[in-house]
Amino acid sequence: MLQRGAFILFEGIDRSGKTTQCNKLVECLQKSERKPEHWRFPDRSTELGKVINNFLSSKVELDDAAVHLVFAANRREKCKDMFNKLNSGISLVVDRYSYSGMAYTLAKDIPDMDQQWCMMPERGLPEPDLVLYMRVSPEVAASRGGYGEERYEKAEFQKKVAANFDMLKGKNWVEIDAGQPIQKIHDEVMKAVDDLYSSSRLSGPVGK
Ligand code: T5A
Ligand code: NA
Repeated sequence: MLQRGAFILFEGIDRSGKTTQCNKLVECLQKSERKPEHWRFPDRSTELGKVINNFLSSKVELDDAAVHLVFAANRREKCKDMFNKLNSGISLVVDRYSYSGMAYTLAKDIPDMDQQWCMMPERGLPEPDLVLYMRVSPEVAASRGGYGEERYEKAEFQKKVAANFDMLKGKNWVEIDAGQPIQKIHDEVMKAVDDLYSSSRLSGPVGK
């Protein structure tokens, strides 16, 4: 029987090195026979993604609740495609997802937009089989290339985001010290991914 694809998610604060590690993992999985695809959220290529891109680069202002829902809708519009790919045996290596949606909105401390409110539009989306949480201090992240160009890249805000990720941490999470050299992190990522592929977790249906 064909094993379904794995949904492998990278989460972390801005500049924690998610994209770097996604690329290395995808390259590695291509060499085995895992048929990986690299996905990212926000997916800036769709119509909703363009709205998000303009918001993140401060070209437009949007209401906080509205923008939370647009980020969630940007996942929703890809959801059928994600289920189809996973069920056809393709593994998805995903750069940010619902946890980012919640961690960033909650960091704004808006009355009435509590965890339950933030979670609602995420219901029914495919659930990751493995969450690789890239833990790095906001200070180290801020010293990395390109920091400060987008809306949320401010130290005080990133500290709150990091605390929210800690609060949201759940089953299937593996924490990685993302302050280490890139290759060392990749080795730890590969160990967690190999564990996933050799476990029985992928013999059941995609979670939601
Ligand atoms: N957001 C997102 C929401 O508010 N709600 C949501 O629902 C979602 C999904 C954009 C923003 O949107 C928010 C969160 C974000 O603020 P994005 O498009 O993922 O999200 O942001 P990007 O700017 O593309 O990515 P990040 O800033 O998060 O960076 P990465 O991918 O974590 O880091 P990476 O790999 O690009 O590396 C950054 C730099 O550090 C170096 C790299 O070479 C690069 O220069 N680097 C390292 N340096 C030293 N040691 C290491 N181990 C290193 N690893 C990488
Ligand atoms: Na960023």
